Amino acid sequence: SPTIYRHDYQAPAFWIDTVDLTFDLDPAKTRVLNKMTLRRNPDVPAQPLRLDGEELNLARVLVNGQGTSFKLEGDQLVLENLPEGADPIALEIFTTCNPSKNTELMGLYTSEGGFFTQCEAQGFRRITYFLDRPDVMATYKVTLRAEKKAYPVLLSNGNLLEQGDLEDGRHFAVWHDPFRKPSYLFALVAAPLVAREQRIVSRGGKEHLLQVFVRPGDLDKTEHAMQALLQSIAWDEARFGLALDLERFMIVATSDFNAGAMENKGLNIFNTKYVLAKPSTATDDDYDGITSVIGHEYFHNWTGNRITCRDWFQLSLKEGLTVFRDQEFSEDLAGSPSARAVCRIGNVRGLRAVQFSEDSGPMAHPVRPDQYQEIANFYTATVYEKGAEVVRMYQTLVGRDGFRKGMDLYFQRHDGQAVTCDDFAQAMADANPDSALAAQLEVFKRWYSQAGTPVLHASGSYDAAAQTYTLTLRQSCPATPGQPAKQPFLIPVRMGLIGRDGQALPLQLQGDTGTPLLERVLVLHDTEASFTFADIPEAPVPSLLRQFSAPVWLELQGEDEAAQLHRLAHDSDAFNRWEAAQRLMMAQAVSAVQASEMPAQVLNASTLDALRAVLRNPALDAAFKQLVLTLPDELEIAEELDSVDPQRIKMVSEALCQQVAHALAEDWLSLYEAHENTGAYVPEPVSAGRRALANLALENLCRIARDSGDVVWPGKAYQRFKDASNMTDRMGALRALLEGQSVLAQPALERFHALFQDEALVLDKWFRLQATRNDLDGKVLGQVRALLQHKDFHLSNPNRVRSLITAFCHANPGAFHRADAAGYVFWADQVLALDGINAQIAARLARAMDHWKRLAEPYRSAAGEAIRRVAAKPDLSADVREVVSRALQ
Ligand code: HT7
Ligand code: ZN
Repeated sequence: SPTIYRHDYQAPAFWIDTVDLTFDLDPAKTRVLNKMTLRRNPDVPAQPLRLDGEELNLARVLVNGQGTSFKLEGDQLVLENLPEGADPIALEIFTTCNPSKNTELMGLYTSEGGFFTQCEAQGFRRITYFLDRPDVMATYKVTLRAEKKAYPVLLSNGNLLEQGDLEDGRHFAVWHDPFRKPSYLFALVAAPLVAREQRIVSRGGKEHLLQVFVRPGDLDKTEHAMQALLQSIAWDEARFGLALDLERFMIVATSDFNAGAMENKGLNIFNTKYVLAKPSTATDDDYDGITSVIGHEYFHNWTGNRITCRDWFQLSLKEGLTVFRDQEFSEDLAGSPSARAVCRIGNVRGLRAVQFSEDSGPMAHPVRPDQYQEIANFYTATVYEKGAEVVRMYQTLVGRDGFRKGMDLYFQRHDGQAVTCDDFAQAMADANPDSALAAQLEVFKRWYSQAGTPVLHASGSYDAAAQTYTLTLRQSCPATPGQPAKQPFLIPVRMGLIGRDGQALPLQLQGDTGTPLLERVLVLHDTEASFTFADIPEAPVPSLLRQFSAPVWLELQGEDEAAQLHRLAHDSDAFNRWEAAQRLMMAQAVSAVQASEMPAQVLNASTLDALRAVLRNPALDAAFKQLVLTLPDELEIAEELDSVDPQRIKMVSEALCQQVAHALAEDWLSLYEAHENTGAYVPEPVSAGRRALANLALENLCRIARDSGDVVWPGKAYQRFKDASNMTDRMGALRALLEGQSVLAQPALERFHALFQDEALVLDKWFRLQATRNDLDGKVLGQVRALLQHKDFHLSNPNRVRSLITAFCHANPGAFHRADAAGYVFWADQVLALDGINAQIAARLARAMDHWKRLAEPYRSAAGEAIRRVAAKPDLSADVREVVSRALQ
């Protein structure tokens, strides 16, 4: 399929002002009458109207009420003879489509006896012919007609104008959305649902109705979602002065959904995973996920819907900004500095695991990509998570108040428009004219145009005679596809210096007369710069990139282990304390992988002592301890290596886990005893941290039992699994049994299935646990294959596919990368099978092979063969073709 280039952007030849849609909903043949008013764009030379359409049956086209000539060219409907001049044109198009056959889940589709839509990015063209691009914004009126008994709830965007009964057991509803919007924000739902409702009065005195629609049996799992929505509304008003602009805000949950959720104006559609929760079915992570996704979609109402993207290359304008906003929301809710740091560490771990890895592979692209074949492939960690880091850097550079000023100016200038990342950058700079951002805006904007993760090389030198410390920062960035050489980035480096006694040293840059600070932000905007600090009485330990102030790899040149240990013990920045532990462990894990012979122990005694000290430190929270003791995993270790032998990494990772389990045995025991009783379940950070630490301790105790033949701890874990009053504890105990390779693991899995066979989201967990279990005996692939035949597995349900197949291929490297190539054969078979059902889900799975060229033999040759087999399928979707052809380049 053709490549689309950012530089080819042209304004549309026509504007669409109003859209009046009438749907006669029927699963096999839905009829859609689309009446639009259009006008020519006077800024663009006269040309035919080309409307996008896909999988539609066209029945009739009328222009100003008269029949007209038209052509179908590929997927486009072309009208060459529209009236000249500036007058509005009435265009009427009548089509039909088949929602029940729509397994791609884009456009209008059926799921569990209801109709749902997904239009971003290009799903609206599967509903009717349209200028399906985000810069064409119209107001919509929508009439829905459907059988009343089967589809009692009829919803679309905006306000309900009218509803009533029709003949033959059908009924109707008419909705009107007063806000102009692009087609990707259109939505409809017709389904047998019930709603949790809440009426609120906003600060301005306006009344709003909030509704969360779910299947009747799920109403008892909607309390947390409603709470999260209320918190989101309050937060956006308080932090950014942004109020809910709709009379009605609806959330609808569906179990067949390609992504997490969708911000359709006033009618958000969600994957059930991000709505439904009760203590017996959802873990702490699930509760947190719901809070952040509800926040994310709600925040889109301003950053995405009120101000949208001019074209899809600007996707990060709304996604990066909205991820940043949802991260800030979660941090503000978490409250204490320590709980905030735990949030930040979680986000950075995710960024490094997925985005840094993307940046070093064949799909690397800038935050604002320059080209794509299939836009759905660019809903990536780079656009979302790296985009959020770019927005965070604005805030780091101009401060929280300056950021708020920038946001205010952005809304003042662009409310109601479709704009670009440049417009956002300009608003931030103009609102903060004296900042480093404004001074170096063009350099800063390279974060949007250059792919790849920069490396920040830092070295320090202490001059005892002059009592100065000079920090030299230098940057480089590896080549990425299509970008062999990079220009310097603007890198804000939040930093401090730690004295020998562990205290922060006052920072006075030479020549600077201001009051010394204990922490400051240095700005590197050239390839290299040095910063000299005066009045430094002793050689300090630098603490750089605090709070992870820029999305870069940090290399601390010439730094010894003692400095890392010093930071781990004393850094006032919790992020960098955690980071110090990770670096210590990672360096030793990498040495063990690279050693000619596998060392008896992976970690040295001083590292173990430092980890023990963290566990025993009464001043640290349980959640932080759990994060520090979460060891680098196989994927993280692989990311550090040029040549990857997955089985060797698996061996080292296993040895590392066993060593930490045994070396800290006493601590695991006392921690488990101190934290096992987590009391009545409340989804909040302090007790969640206690549950996480108890689960980690139990897992380690079961690992120890595995080597010693002890049956007591597996027995206790089984008991805890059986008696657990919440899903976090139950899953923790089950995972401990699996990690401990206990004979009780299988009966526990069976019991789990029996208990939760009617809970789809819990069954997803059941599949995922088995797909990602530690593969000590090489049996996991066989079990995954067997699970494909399980009565509860369906290839057409994205959540199930992600839980079993995608989880296995992406998140269980030790089981997937087999010397006999069976993992790769499985991958190719599944990508090909899924490609005919749901190309977006297939393409995501296809990306499990992104890093095949870094694999050692025999993995590399076998992986290449599997990729070529997929690429050879002649009618492969554009989605999968783009992924595999980039991998093979
Ligand atoms: N803006 C939404 C993106 C989305 C999506 C993209 C492609 C295919 C299906 C999709 N469902 C939702 C989600 C968000 O970022 O909020
Ligand atoms: Zn989003």
